[in-house]
Amino acid sequence: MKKALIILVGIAAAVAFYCAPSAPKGSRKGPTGASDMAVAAQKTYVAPGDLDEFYLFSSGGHSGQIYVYGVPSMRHLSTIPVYTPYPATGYGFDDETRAMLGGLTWGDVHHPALSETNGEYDGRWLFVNEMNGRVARVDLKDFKTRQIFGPMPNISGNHGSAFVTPNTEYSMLATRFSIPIPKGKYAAIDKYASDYKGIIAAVKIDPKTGTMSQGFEIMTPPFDWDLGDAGKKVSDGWMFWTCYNSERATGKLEVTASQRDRDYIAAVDWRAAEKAIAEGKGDVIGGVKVIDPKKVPGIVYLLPCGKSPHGVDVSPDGKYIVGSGKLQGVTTVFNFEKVQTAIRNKDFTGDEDGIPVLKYENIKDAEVPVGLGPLHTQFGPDGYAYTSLFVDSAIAKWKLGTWEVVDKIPMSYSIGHLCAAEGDTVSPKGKYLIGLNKLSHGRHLSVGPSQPESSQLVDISEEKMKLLYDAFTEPEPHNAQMIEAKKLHPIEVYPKEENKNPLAIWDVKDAGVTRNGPNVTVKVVLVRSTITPTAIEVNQGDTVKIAMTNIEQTTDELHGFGLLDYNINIVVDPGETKVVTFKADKPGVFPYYCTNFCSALHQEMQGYLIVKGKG
Ligand code: RUQ
Ligand code: CUA
Repeated sequence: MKKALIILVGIAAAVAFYCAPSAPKGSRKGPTGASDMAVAAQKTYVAPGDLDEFYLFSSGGHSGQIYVYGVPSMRHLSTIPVYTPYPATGYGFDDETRAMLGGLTWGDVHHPALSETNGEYDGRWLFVNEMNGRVARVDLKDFKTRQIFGPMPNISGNHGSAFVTPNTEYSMLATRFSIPIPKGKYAAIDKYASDYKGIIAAVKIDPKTGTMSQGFEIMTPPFDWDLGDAGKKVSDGWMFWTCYNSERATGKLEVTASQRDRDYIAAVDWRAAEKAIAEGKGDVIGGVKVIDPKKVPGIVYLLPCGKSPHGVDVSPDGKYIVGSGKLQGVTTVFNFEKVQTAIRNKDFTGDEDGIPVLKYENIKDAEVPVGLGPLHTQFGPDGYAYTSLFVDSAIAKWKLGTWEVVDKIPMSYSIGHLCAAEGDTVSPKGKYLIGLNKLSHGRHLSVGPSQPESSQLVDISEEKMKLLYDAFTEPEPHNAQMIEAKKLHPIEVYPKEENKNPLAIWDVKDAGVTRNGPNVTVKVVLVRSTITPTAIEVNQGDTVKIAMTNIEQTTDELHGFGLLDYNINIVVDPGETKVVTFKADKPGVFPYYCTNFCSALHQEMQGYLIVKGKG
């Protein structure tokens, strides 16, 4: 089997070399030698019927979704709709998911965050932020979005999110855009430096259910908060965020917000903040308790960092905080212990609206010459760190402690985030690293001006990094999280006995229409290969509530309910009940049918909604 594969790849490589100069459309040209290609092919080849080793949850950017891939095959396995209706799964069409979307039909998803226990991914939930100030929770038991929390008050541009703390106590947020708070308040733009505020916020997570609720907020100067990471182990209890525009400038930020040599990383003692709130020290602004660091000292400190930093990442042991200016050639490693000592000794150089500023020289351990444009850092199991370099379009591998850069690999092209297997936890798994690149030009069959982006799989199991595979992803894989597949145990049917929907029915003889004035309730059974009832008659102007139960208890037996002309498209998983309510405002006869090919007689699974006109 493997031998056959090697020969095949060998032939392909030989053919590819032969036609390399002109590389006509549809031909394959290997960028590396034939043997490298064979190794790479073997390492990423998941034979038919075999399973991948890791799940990758990749941000779908402003598509509002999460894409699920298998690693190392990089096969796209599924799409989890979060902030955007998704007809393929009926998301956003039934009453429950439509209400969850809250009238917004998009969200700009940036940072998926897997839930953690003791700093390790526990496989329970996936949290993900979006720019309108919301955080969503996906339950990994069924890969479904179960809650969208927010918009949080006072938050404008929730970019620095949805990072979780090591025991998933909180999902953390920070605002990219400062505004006068509470929302709705007026202040002229020339009052930006004094009257606009940044916010750092914590969304509380119920440890049993994952349910999110309002936590607390901290008011900050009008910096633009960017990325964050929670402290772990020795730094557990702290949260770190980068900011740009510490100049508090407006206008053309590319110029006005690049005046100072340094911006900041905020170090937030979130347990101290939690305590202060419990002691009643917050002011209620916009309906949430907000701490003003001027009035409540000892919670936030500022670490000076290279100009306009982007990512900030904490090492697996929690000792080091890595961050850098995004136009620099080095990344700075701050030492958490030194930060604590400086705080104890009040070794401050000044303050920003009451927030003490520490001395750069006294808290840093090293400036690692990684290369140009360092953005994000991930970690391996062996003390290695991997930093993405946007300007160099490469990944640098370096060693914690010796600060030595040991390897570099080019990325095609312009890498943003990168994701190593469990690479931001207390125990990274190594093996694979994925570069989430912003551009892909020319590395795939052309699909017109709207180009996909590229996610490149890199082997990090050996001293030298090796490129294994190019996968193409829809915009925009800002960040991703990779978890061992064995940690997830998704269900494949909803057990009948756990279905608590009051409108659920399990027998076709219970199906039918009940009327209460102009309100009509229809209980529907979906099972191979009939939608019961096969005809539903209502009057024009009725409010119709259709509750559909898929009574199957077999894996993969989904049924759909597509109602023509009424923009209704429901998909019901085995054992699930979905409800849709609408006004029957159009008279006439409207077919409905099962949208998921479910059996040899799937095509027969259809019926009619008959809306009797008023006239
Ligand atoms: S960002 S390319 Cu939205 Cu996380 Cu760094
Ligand atoms: Cu049910 Cu097709």
